[in-house]
Amino acid sequence: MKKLNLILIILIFAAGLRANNPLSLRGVLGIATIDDQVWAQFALRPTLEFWKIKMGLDIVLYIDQDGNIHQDEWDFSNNEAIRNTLLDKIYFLQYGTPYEPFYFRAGALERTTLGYGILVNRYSNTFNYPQFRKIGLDIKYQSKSFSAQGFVNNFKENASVVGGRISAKIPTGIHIGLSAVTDQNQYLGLADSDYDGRPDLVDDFPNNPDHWINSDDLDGRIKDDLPDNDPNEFDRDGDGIPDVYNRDEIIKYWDTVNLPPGINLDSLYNYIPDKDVDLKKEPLDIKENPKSISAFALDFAIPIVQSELTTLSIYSQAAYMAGKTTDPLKGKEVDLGYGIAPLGIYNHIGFFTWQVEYRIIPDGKFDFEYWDRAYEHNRATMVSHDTDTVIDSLDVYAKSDYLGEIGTMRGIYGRIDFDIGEKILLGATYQNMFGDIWDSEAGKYKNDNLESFYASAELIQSIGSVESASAFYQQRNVPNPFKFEPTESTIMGFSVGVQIGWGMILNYSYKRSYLDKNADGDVADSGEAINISLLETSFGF
Ligand SMILES: [Ca+2]
Ligand SMILES: [Ca+2]
Ligand SMILES: [Ca+2]
Ligand SMILES: [Ca+2]
Repeated sequence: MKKLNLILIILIFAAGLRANNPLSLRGVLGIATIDDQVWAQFALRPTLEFWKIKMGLDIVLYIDQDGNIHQDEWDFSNNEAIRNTLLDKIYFLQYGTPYEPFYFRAGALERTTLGYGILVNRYSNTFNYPQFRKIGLDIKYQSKSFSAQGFVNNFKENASVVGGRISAKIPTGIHIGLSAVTDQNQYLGLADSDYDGRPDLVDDFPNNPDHWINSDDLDGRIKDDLPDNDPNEFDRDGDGIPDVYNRDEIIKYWDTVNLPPGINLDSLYNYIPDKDVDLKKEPLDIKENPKSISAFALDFAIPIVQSELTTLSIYSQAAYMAGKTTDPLKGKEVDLGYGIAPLGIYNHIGFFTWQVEYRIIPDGKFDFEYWDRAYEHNRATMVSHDTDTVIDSLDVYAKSDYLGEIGTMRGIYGRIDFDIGEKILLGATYQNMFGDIWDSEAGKYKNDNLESFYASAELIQSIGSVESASAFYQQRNVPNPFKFEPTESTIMGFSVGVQIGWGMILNYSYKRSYLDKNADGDVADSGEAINISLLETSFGF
C-alpha cells in the first residue's frame, strides 16, 4: 500500500509538471524478461531541460502475472536499498554534448574508451539492462593542449569501477597520456538482492539479509524452510537425525517425524545427536572479501599529419596491472603482469578512423582491453565444483582469477570505425595473439593462438521513422571467432526503435550471453544461453 501511495504521488507530481514547457513526459508500457521471468513494465519518463543541463527520470514498475511487484526498484528495507531505489530513478543527467569542451552524462554508458584503448575499450554498463539497471558517469574536458576524461561504472555499487585519463601536448609536439583504472570489487558483478554479501546464486534466502544457508534444501534430504542458524532448526542437514543437544527439544522434534513401522525409538536415541552433520559450505561474503584489480597505462603519440580533415600519428603504449591472480601450474597466488604496444599507427580521415598496433605480453598474467563491452558480464562468475560430499559447492570467481592462464604472448590488434554524418557509427576490432596459453586438460601451458573480434553498428540520430537502431557482437580469446561458436566470452544483441504514429515509439531490444552453469567446459547445455529482451511502447503526454 505504501508503494502504491508513492507511485500515486509520483504520478501527480509528474502530471503537475506538465504545464511547464521545458518538460516533456513520456509514458512507457512494455514487457521485459528479468531473471528468466516475464514482467509487465509500466514507466513514466519525464525529461527536464534548462540551459545546458538535461535530466531524465525513469520511474518504473515491473509486475509479474500474479501481480507481484519486482522488489529491486522499490526496496526501502535498508540504507543501501533506499539509496539504490532513489538512484535507480535517474535515467540520465547530462551537461553539454560530447562535441563540446566540457561534457558529462550520468546514467547508461554506451561506449567508453580511454585513449588508444589498452585498458578500457568500448566499455558499456548497459549489457544486463533492465535486469541490472546501472547508473554510471562519463565525464570529459578538452582544450587545445590538454584533455581529461573519466568514468564510473555504477553509483549503485559505490562506484566500484572508476577510470580516468589525462593527456597533454608537451613542447616537443609529443602527446603524453596517463590512465588509471580500478575495480575495487569485481564480485559486485553478481546480483545480491538483499545486500547481505552473499550473491543470489549461492543465497538460499536471497531476499532475507539475515540468512543464507539452508542445508536440507538438497535432493534426498528432508526439506524445510528453516535456515541452518535458526534456533528451531534441529536437523540442519535434513538426514532425519537431530543435530542439537537439548534432549527435550529433540524428543519434541522426534514426535513430529513419521517413523517407518517397526523402528524402535530407543535404538534411534543412540544416534542423537547427529554425529555426521553434512552442511552446505558457507558462501563467500563478497562485501567482506573483495577482489580488486587496478591498472595504469602510459602512452606517447607523435603526430605526423595534423589538419582539419585528417590526423595521422604513430604511438606507443604500455600498461601495468596491480592485483593477484592464480598461477595454474603452481596453484598459488601471483602478481599480475604488464602489456606493451611498442608501435601503433592511428589515422583519422573524415568519417573514417583506423588503428593498428603490435602487442606483447612479456610475462603473461595480463590481457589487453580488460574493461571491454562484456566486462560487466564477465567480471564475476560462479563455478561449481564436484566434491566428495553430496553437496555441490559453487565458488565465486573474478575475471582476474583467469589472467594466470595467459602466458607470454605477442600479436596484432586493429580497429576500423566509420562515423557517417554523426548519424551512423560502424565499428570493428580484431586481435590475434600467439604464445603460451594454459591447457587445463593437459595441465600445462601450450603454444596456441587466441583471437578476439568485436563488431557493432549504431544509429545515433533518427532516420525517417527509425528512431534508433543498434547491433553488436563480441567474442574474446578463442581459437577462431569467425566460427561463431559461443563461449562465456560471447555477447551479442540488437535493438530497434520505430515511430508508429500518434507520437508513439515502439522499442525492442534483445541481448544474449552465455554461462557455463554446470562447469563442463561448454555453454551448450540447456539454460546456459541467457536472453534478456525488452519490448516497450512509449508515448508523449
Ligand atoms: Ca544475498
Ligand atoms: Ca540472504
Ligand atoms: Ca533447514
Ligand atoms: Ca542431522
